[in-house]
Amino acid sequence: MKSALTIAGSDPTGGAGLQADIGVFRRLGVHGLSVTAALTAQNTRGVDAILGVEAPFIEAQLNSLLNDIRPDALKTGMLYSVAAVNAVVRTIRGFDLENLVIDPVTISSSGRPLIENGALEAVKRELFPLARVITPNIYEASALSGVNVMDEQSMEQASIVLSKTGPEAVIITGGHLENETLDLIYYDGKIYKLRTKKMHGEFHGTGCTFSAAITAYLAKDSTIIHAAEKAKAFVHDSIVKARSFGKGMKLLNV
Ligand code: PXL
Repeated sequence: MKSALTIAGSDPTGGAGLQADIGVFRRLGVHGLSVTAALTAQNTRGVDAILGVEAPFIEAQLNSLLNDIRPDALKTGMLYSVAAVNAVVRTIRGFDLENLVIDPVTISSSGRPLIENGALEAVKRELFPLARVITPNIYEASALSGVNVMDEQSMEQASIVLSKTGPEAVIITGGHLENETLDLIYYDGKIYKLRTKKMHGEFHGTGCTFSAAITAYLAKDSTIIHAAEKAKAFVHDSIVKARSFGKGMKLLNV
């Protein structure tokens, strides 16, 4: 059986973060490994508090695990601090890890920053060059590229700008666009567009679920384009089946 590692934050609701990633890996038949980079206190209405795990302890978790098990793919989510980003970069280089997917998490679905000052820049400068795929949403793509991403044309522009930061492919997820959900892929000098019908409602964990599904498919040797197509369909199905557990956003049902 293949395995995939997530290095991300804990979300007690199970809708996003590590807990969501592990659920997606399992659903897609891949064993889930996880290293905790941050803790959050949150519910379906929002994030109340964040505690970043100290970078040396993130590194200790990674070293223990990776001295024993080599994952077939990995993803990063909420890393929170610059020191955490640096620890992850050192580890990926040191263990020569392959099939890296980066979800450049910046704010929660409820609008709270999930990253300290400077950490997004560090992700872009240090981590993007090591990635096969980066999966910013339109807000993250705007912050990272300087292009105000709000429609198809600005998504194209931003994807080209971001491709120059070094990943093999850029996928900008457009679930927050107004009338449709367009995911735009820049890969090998070409642009690909994946569309699904927009589902109305507020959903928690769509970005984590998408990037985890891509990671699982890459672990299972899919090409980037096939992984993206299958991940998009998987997220759409999980949104259609989403359920309310609390008083706020619905949680995806993978
Ligand atoms: O969806 C981004 C995200 C990632 N990681 C954690 C989160 C969230 C959103 O709330 O809580 C831990």
